[in-house]
Amino acid sequence: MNRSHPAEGTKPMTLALHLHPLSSYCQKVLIAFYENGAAFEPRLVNLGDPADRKRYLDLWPLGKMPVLRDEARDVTLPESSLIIEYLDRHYPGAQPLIPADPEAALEARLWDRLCDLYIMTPMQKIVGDRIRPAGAQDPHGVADAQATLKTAYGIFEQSLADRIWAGGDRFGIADCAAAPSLFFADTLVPFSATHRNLSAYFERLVSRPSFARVLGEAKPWLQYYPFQDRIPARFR
Ligand SMILES: N[C@@H](CCC(=O)N[C@@H](CS)C(=O)NCC(=O)O)C(=O)O
Repeated sequence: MNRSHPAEGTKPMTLALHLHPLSSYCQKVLIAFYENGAAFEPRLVNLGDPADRKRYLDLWPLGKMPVLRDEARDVTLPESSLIIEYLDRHYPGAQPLIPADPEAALEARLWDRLCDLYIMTPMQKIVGDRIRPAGAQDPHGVADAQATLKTAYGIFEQSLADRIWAGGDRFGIADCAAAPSLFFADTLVPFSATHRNLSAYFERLVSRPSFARVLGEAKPWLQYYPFQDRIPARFR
């Protein structure tokens, strides 16, 4: 995190979120922003455009989206979970994203990590493999990723038997992570038929106005998703 001039409360809030509407990690943070209600400026990143790519790599050399820029506090922050933590801490809004109770916060962070590491990551692996050049595919890696998704679904299925949201009783950071990861993962290894609790949870997620808004904003871009033909008609 780059932070050189702390000026809390002395400058107007100017949050800019560098993102792409089709990116699952950007969607995760967008859900958090819409839940929280903070004003921000979305800055579309086009990594396919050489000038835009260079500009973005200057901002964050790893080139991963999203990145938050907070002019008021002179902070540039990558990593979706940390952006959500930052938003919740410095610009608390209508919907708390991390529980105040430390034990509940630990639980929420656990499920956020499980979503990122065992749903987002294998999902990205399978999608990334589809767009590799001919002959560069990694079938073993894809099979491993599919197996990881199935194991993760089982863990969520069990946990969701007695809770409404992924991290506990209240919507929060884990649900921000779960919504886009499950949305895309279901197109690769469908959970709908076999996992009752997970499917019911997914319906709660897609009914949530914040995620419905994110899905609506992603619609024009779904044509670029390599498995777009597997996206249910109701989301297109
Ligand atoms: N750990 C990062 C992961 C971010 C990430 O993987 N973003 C993807 C889009 S969903 C990306 O920027 N991919 C561009 C690339 O790899 O070139 C986070 O939580 O923000």
